Amino acid sequence: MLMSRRVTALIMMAVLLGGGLAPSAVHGDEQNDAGRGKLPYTPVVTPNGSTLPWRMVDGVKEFHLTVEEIDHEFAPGMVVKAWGYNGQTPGPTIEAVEGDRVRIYVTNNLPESTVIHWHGMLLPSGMDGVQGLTQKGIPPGETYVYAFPLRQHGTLMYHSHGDEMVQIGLGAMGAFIIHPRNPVRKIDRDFVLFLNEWAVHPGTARPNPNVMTDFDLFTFNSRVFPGTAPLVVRTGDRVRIRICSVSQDVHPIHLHGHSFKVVGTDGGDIPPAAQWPETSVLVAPGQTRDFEFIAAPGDWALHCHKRHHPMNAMGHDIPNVVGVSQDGLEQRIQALLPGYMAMGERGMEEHAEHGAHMEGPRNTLPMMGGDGPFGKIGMGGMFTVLKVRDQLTTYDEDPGWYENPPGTVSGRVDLPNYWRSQAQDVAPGSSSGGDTGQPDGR
Ligand SMILES: [Cu+2]
Repeated sequence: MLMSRRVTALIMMAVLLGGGLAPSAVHGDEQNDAGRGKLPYTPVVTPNGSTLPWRMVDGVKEFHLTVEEIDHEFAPGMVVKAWGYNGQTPGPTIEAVEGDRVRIYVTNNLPESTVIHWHGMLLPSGMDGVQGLTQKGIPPGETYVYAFPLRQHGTLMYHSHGDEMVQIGLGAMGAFIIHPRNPVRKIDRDFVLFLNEWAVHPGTARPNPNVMTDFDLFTFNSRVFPGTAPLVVRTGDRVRIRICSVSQDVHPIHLHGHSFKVVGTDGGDIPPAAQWPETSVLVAPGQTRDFEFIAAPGDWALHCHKRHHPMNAMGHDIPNVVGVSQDGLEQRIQALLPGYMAMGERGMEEHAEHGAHMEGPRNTLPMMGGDGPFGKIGMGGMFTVLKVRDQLTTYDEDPGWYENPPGTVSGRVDLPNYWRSQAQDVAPGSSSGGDTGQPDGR
């Protein structure tokens, strides 16, 4: 039976509220316990996203996904037409437990046919969701059902496998987390970040899925910094971060201030003897990587380490003027183009400042920005902050900026005498006077 979008929304709302509204299309005898503390696992947090509600029907965990065109915000000030599930990209995270039987209804509200592929899932071939190969495409306006038992645990994905270039390129993707039936260790905070990249050239509102290399926006959960939510944890928490990718590029995801271990892939757990310490994990298209660490206090950058990826829409075609004197050029161009500002002679840092007061093209974002406690952070794209605090009353609020213990922030200092001298005959560790080399905190 085809459920209208409104009925779907009502069901979702009823499930979320735990209320008694049970439309005749669905006979729920048990409802989603997410958020009530009854779950046999630590729920995964999807920053800037959500978890898909479910209901138990005759011992089967039932979900409903509707794929449709949505208005999607990358960060305040930039909204595009994307294709997502249940109003979001990435679609809501599906969570279940190894051994569960699941039934997933998929309603297609796109203007073309679609299917959902359950990436990494061990399942019957006919449930694998490859259009034309394992099933017919779901025509616009129709609902298909997928049903299979969950025979594994780990970080898997779901995404379109029909007209992939367009549908994934416009955002049709989501995480599918299967918790182990018998967990070997307790996780205090568990996050999922979905990687993708988008070609939304300045002034346009529809990502161009035909682009192969010239992407403008690189996203964590389809958001760019400063639109990415921080990851909030307590000092000493065992934290797991799951990275999923359907991106076009590989992304070395880097965490500051910690040594972590990659503990799992979409193929399953990595045995402890095969894990090694890392600070960056390379995630290729069609891969998931889980890493874990014990949280140390501070504000720690978490970002892709490719230089253009923690950055927003750029003028890829602008000439390189670093080190080129633009004296007089600005005035001459202003005669033709009022308001023109020469930039880039001393690097691009000033761009972050100009973004705040200069009007750029419509519906795009400054290349970098974001206010930090010490000034502009100067990042965009695949960048967020892991906020680790000794004291937290809730995980659900941004605790603000880290208060550094006295004497632990780099700052201005008078260069010690022994470095002022050109002579290099001073032994390491020796001092030629009263200079301490400690910052004065100014
Ligand atoms: Cu990257």
